[in-house]
Amino acid sequence: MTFSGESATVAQAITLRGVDEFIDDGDQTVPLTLRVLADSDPAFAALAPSVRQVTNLDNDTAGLAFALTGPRSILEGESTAFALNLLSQPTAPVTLNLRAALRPPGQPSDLTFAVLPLTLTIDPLKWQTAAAVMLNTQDNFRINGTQLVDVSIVSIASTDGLYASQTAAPIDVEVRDRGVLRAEPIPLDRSALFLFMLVALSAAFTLNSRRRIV
Ligand SMILES: [Ca+2]
Ligand SMILES: [Ca+2]
Repeated sequence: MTFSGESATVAQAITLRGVDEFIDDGDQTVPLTLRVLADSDPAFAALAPSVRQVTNLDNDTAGLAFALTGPRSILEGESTAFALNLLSQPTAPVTLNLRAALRPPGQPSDLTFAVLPLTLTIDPLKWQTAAAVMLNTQDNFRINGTQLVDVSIVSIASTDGLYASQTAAPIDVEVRDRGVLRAEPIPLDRSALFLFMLVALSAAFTLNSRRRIV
């Protein structure tokens, strides 16, 4: 900026704008230095540089969001879904290991299930894309009552220390028993029902007619 002539004593505004990035990097101190150029009026060029400190406040907080996006209660043989999100941009890839565990008193033979994927890695450049996780179960054709399966993040690896130390609460899913024998409803549309009634009525009429003849 230049000060000259009669307007030299009029204040000029300087604006410092913070850039919104997404890394949890804490508040930053920004020194702003004002120095008079050497080829200016010697009386001003001799002035010492003027420094002001500005604090750039961080609005990012590292964290994990692990939540159900499917039903919390499913039947044996059904699946449910979860979404995993990072709350800020990591400075390095974040690798998470997942596990699904049957809650006691359930026994391993009570339910067959699997969490997919068991390991997922989030790229720093794709941190805003939610990672999908599935819990798949299988019918064991046994009567075993309702089971609870806890899906959890068991470990996190990253050179980004803020993410390597993250945790998330396990999510429990209720898996209802199908039992041994299942009565599957037979779909019967209206036209089939009408035809069935017609045949039944016809048979009854024929039987009645024969009785009269006899
Ligand atoms: Ca930041
Ligand atoms: Ca069962």
